[in-house]
Amino acid sequence: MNARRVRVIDSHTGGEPTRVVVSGGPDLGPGPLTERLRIFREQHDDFRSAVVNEPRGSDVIVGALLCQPLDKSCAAGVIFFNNVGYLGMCGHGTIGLMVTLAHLGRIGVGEHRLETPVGVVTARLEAENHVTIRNVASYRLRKDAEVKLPDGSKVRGDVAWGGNWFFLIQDHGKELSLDRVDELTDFTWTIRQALPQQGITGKDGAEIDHIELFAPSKLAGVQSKNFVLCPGKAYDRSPCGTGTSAKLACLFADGKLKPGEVWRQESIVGSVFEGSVELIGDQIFPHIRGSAWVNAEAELILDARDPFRMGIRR
Ligand code: PYC
Repeated sequence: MNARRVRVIDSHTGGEPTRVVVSGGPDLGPGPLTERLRIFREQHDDFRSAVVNEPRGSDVIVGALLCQPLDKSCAAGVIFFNNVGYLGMCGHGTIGLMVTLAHLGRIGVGEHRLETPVGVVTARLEAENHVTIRNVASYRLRKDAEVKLPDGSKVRGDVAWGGNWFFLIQDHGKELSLDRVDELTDFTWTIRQALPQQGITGKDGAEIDHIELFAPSKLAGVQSKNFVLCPGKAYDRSPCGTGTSAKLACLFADGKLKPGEVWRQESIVGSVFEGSVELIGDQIFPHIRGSAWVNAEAELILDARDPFRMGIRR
């Protein structure tokens, strides 16, 4: 059989899946991860689709291509991707990657550095599969931006960076519950499409590709519950590491969160991340704590005769 074989390890972080490509991925050369990401996107995008898209994947899976780090102080390099493209950083994916590296025996309990296309993040592996990541510097770019929706209504939200660009909405009139995900998906997708049409972007015109709704959590000791729409229209089953980072940046900017104070963020499926911020000079670095579980080891078979071996691409 003429087939390419790709070794992957699957995990989930608070219900959100991560598929780490351990071997069999494309050769992206030895350059910086920004350059390797460019080569991945331009020359091997079919591989991205093969790993995460149907028929062997699904819209929900986030892929993580394990790379040799350029910075030798890092335990690994990683490029995250999804059903429609690439992610600068991924919080739940980093927690999943750490637990996967431990499963492979490549790291032990303690602090490790990881290279991503948007910078180095550090992550501490603790007992019982708990991981705390120290994310890239996060900030709010714009407060209370107004978006007009096609039905004539308006919503207001903050634009913030947490490793990806988010539009964060507190007042939306929606009930955040799992049985409402279709309605929440339609609503946030409408907002996502309206943002570029109304010139609302991240820094330097970057597209805002994650929309986040908030409501109070009913769980004891948990401040907030969210619904996060991801770039390819799937919703995040975890509280979203980069989305929680963006939220922490907004809370800090509003004077509602002091450095070191704990903020607990519940996801739409009920999983919880613990977050806090570290202030260095005028920059804030979010810390996000969650746990992940390895749930499959597999070899993907890309059979040359299979017309859908590279996935169904949209
Ligand atoms: O945890 O940062 C995250 C994330 C981004 C998209 C899905 N999960």
